[in-house]
Amino acid sequence: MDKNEFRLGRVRPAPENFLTDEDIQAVQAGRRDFLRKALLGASAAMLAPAAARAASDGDPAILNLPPWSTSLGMPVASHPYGLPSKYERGLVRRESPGLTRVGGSSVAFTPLQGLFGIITPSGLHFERHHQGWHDVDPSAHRLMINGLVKTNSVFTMDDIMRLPSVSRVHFIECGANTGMEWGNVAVPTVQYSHGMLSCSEFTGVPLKAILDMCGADYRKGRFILAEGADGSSMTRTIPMELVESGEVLVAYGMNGEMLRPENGYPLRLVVPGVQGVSWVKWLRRIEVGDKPWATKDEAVHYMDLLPDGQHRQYTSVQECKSVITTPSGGQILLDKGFYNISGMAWSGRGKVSRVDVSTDGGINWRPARLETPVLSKAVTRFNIDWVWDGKPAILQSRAADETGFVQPGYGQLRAARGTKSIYHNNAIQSWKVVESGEVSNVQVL
Ligand SMILES: Nc1nc2c(c(=O)[nH]1)N[C@H]1C(S)=C(S)[C@@H](COP(=O)(O)O)O[C@H]1N2
Ligand SMILES: [Mo]
Repeated sequence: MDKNEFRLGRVRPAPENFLTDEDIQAVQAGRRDFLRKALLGASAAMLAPAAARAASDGDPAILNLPPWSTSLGMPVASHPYGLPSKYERGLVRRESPGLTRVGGSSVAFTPLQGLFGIITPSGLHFERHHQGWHDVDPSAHRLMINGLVKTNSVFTMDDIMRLPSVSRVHFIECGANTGMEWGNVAVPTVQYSHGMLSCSEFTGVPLKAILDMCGADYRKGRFILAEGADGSSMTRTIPMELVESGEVLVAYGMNGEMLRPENGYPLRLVVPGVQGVSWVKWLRRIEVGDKPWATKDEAVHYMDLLPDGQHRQYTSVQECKSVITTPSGGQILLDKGFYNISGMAWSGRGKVSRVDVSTDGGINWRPARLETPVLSKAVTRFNIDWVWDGKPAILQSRAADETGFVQPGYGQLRAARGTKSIYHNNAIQSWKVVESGEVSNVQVL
């Protein structure tokens, strides 16, 4: 067997070799030199120790004592709130210049290519604002419950935080995630193709408990309207069944601390399995009603255009989907040999039951390892071994969930949904590897 088969390549580019916004602009302007630039920049940092080597090679990095072994370290609490290593400074949320037009109405994507496990660090949780974010003063924030309830009520944050709480891990995905790909626009990296996805532990009070306190009329009141306190007047209708299941939370906590301002501090709705737009941030009002409201954010946005010109309204559940995050677009395999293919799978309908991976564009499939924990309506991490023979390859993952639903290919998706959609693209993602090791985004029907 070729000795290279046991060499571990470094798939993840060094931070300085992450794509810059200029690179992205170059891609959008149709210039293709960004990969070459990335390759040139990569050579020194990445071609260095690519694998475990014999000690007799005399690697100076193990033979010489570095400053951190021979001097006093930093004092405790020099960062009262801890920060990532400066060597990780390239791993940040990024905006797509093509999508951000007016100041606040924008999206910043999670760098999925650099994440491990299932939890998104709070500072890297994606952001989607219809009119910018605010750092809301919690002492001035209120939640009102009205409509088909016995007692219209107003809660302070103190009132809410006294109530019995639960903590649950769930993914949140914007309905527009992977939206560019409908038009076969191959955005360069997984950050831009799938980065409107994050997964966190949320803490809060089940909305059902709050509605019970207010004497909600569950017989007539089959819908709720959730309203945010920002200037976008974000309002969404949510079916009462979801609330009655106990899954919908009025949340103040994320990953063990209060929500970050960008993610709705001090209060947001958590609607597990449902598209991000329903997870109303800076939550200020819940109305109980007997029919959907057809507000602007549901009558003209976040609906699916079908091939026959009709549209589906209130598509809410994010169907089963997966993506390989390493290796992925913009990364470079340094050498043939062993690689750990790693990715994320999720379903708005429950647990992921299986992920299959193909390295030949969908001809052969092998089952990937699902890492624990595998939680309902949360991201599941999968891994699978791969020995790259140095020849062109196409990497794909295909997830299935506990309802038996299998993630579709682009051919299947377009047959059902046409080509004019923006939202709810859960097709199988393909990454092409060429002989030079460059990985790029391609579509396979
Ligand atoms: N009040 C309010 N809530 C909102 C939004 C908003 O602009 N205002 N954006 C929605 C959309 S479209 C998405 S995808 C999610 C994004 O949540 P995040 O910014 O925490 O990732 O919040 C939703 N809730
Ligand atoms: Mo969204």
